[in-house]
Amino acid sequence: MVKVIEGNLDASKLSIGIIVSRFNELISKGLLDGAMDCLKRHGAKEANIEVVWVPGAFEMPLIAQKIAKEYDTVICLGAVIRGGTPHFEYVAAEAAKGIAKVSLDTGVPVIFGLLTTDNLEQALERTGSKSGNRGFSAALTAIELANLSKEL
Ligand code: INI
Repeated sequence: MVKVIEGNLDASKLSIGIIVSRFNELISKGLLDGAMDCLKRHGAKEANIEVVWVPGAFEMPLIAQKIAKEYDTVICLGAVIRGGTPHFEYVAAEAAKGIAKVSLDTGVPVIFGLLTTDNLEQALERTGSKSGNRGFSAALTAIELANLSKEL
């Protein structure tokens, strides 16, 4: 008999930290709305959710590292939108690498809920219009990973 291990989608016993970027705040707020909707629909209690605002995506890994151990999972939400200079590449790459490193270093699932898009329109499409809401899907991943981590 094969033993199958999966994380369930019950958020009722989870503590969740959410880190949100003020840069591109319109998008961040849409992602946060999507994440909160998902968490509540899966039973998370408001008292067990904390939201930390940071200036931009570049700052997320440091703050995630500081808070990760306080929660079952941490969700990073924001958008890095390409401009006319290579700035986008540096911010997006450091945020992605840093978030992955914090997750591996702490053993806490830190979820990459950052959009990396060519323009504002693509970001809006992923924040509740025609391509769903990536904040919602990041929160769903967080619930599954937090429960899976408890199982293992
Ligand atoms: N931060 C973002 O979250 N998204 C962006 O699109 C962005 N761009 O393109 O510049 C951005 N830059 C700010 C950066 O994250 C830091 O806050 C800043 O460099 C100070 O360290």
